[in-house]
Amino acid sequence: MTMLDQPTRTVPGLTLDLTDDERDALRELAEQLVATPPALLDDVGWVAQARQASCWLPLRLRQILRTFRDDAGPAGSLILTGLPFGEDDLPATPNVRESVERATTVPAVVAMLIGLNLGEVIAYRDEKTGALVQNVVPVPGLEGTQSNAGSVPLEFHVENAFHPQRPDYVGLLCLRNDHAKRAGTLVTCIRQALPLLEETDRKVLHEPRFITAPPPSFHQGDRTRPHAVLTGSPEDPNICLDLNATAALDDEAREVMARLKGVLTDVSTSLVLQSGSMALIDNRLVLHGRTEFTPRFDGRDRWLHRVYVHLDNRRSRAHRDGSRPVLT
Ligand SMILES: O=C(O)CCC(=O)C(=O)O
Ligand SMILES: [Fe+2]
Repeated sequence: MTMLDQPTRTVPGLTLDLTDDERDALRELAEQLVATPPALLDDVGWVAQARQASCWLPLRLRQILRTFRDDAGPAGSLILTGLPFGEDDLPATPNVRESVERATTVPAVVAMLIGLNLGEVIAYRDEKTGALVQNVVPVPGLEGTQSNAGSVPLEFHVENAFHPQRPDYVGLLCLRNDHAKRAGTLVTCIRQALPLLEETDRKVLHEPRFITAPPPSFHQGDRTRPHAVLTGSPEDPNICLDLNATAALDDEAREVMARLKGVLTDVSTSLVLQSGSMALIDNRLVLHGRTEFTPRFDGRDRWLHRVYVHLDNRRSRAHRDGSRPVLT
């Protein structure tokens, strides 16, 4: 791994670069699951076996996931590099709408194993057909949209900010970056932004003076009731905001939101993920977006797998059918 392959971050954050031995062990574990019947990522029985197998991830990987779960650190994200696949092993990048993975492949299984060790991998029935592993790929005709199928700059957002059961973490595993190898997932953490906000602005952000609509990826879903952008500890709050979908309900709140946007942009950083790396983002602390890039639709475009992780399966029980991980 050269320095060029390492995603850059201005705030020190959690990272792990797998050794050759760890990479080999992870490949072997993933290959066993690729071959485990019925070899379908969304099959409840297969997921149960993958959950068990996630206890056999390399020790240092389990340790850093455990540390990250305790506290996501000042950057609110964890970057893993040296995962066991490379660009040359991959088929063409898909370029259809609502693209998802169904069959077990090494990269999809690696995303599931890591997600299942961090918590429970979940999905939403009304988004991307409820698939647990979703593709983030540019789609012809959607270039200009504020969605993960677009290629214009994507505004900062908490994932599914409108949803009462939004993910605790978002995992983005990079199969290939864009042709220029420069496209980045932008991240910005409230822990960095908070000290730059005036006390009076923080107070407004803790009040229910904002409303958030579902993102375009959702086929149905209601706007939230008025909610606060910051919740919990005043010194270390959670943040819930989508700069494309959250509206302030009064003029003062609108001005505060504009100042918050400026601060979040100032402390943001680009995670330029290359093939074989994965970012895990704490969705309670971090907003993410994406830089622009130029897709060519030639099978070699940027391609990420996305997984969502919940920490508490009981919390979402009323939205799920038995042991199924898909929220209605
Ligand atoms: O393309 C990216 O890096 C992130 C896109 C995004 O926001 C998402 O897939 O949730
Ligand atoms: Fe997103």
